[in-house]
Amino acid sequence: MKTISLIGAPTDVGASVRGAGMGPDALRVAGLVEALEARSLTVIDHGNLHGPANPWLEPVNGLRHLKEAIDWNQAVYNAVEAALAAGQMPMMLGGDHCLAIGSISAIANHCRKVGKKLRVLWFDAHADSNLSTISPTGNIHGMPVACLMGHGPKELISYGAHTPAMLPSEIRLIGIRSVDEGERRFIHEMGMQVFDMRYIDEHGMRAVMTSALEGIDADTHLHVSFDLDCLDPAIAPGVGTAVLGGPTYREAQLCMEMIADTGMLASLDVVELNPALDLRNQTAVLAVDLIESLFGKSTLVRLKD
Ligand code: B3U
Ligand code: MN
Ligand code: MN
Repeated sequence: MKTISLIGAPTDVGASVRGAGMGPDALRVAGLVEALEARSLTVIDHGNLHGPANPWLEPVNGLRHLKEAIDWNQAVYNAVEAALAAGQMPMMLGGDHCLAIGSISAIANHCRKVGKKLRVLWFDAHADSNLSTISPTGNIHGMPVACLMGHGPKELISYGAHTPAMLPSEIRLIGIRSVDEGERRFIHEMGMQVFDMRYIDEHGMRAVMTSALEGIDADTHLHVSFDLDCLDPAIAPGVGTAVLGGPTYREAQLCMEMIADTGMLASLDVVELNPALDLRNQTAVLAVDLIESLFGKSTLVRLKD
């Protein structure tokens, strides 16, 4: 039986829209723990990590709140590393998406140590592949993919024993529809596999997920980094940087169910929930609903083929 280690990281230092710091508690209020327990999972809720307050300053050298982002990511790194060392499944509740730097650095480090292959599914409206030199905002939540690939400030790219933490071949970006020009170039230079919305429209979510999950086997650590702004804002309005034209409820459910079917999910980030912009906590409730599917809840009547 899996034991899930819930790690709240209540900060919005990586964003310029305030409110994501309230995400972990909104997910708890939406019944996350109870929903996981109803799936026969054991949950240890470690509560919320502590870190520096958001100083709410302009970017310096193309980076907003670098020092604060470093400290928060170190706290996340330590907590995720501890969960993995205890044989638990870390579930990091953001907070903004810059926190995936610490979370995935710990996971990648663990994979290198135990000799597992790593596959990261990055669900997002954005490519999160900015560098300080090309970012239009200086917001670090727009940079975690680049940082994990070794492109970023020294302190943000060297949490674990290995830099870069992750190789381009280990990640799949899904649901992307907002990409800055510099990011586009970076993605091509790195050779990352991106299933953008145009691709999803043309090929369908089933084919996308079949490709994204290809090659996963018993030696794979499957990590999902779920930026809730991936979802269409019609169903998920409670995010800081909503972009029209995301996956529908059914498409999102299919993603979760196909991941669950692999039986290989080993860690999860749930990020960018912004309760200040939500309507009656509906985005948090939706996130919990999708997480239930990720852990095997199914509406299937027919037997699986
Ligand atoms: N690409 C833009 C916008 C953005 C990225 N991630 C979020 N927004 N959430 C940037 O600021 O880097
Ligand atoms: Mn993101
Ligand atoms: Mn995003």
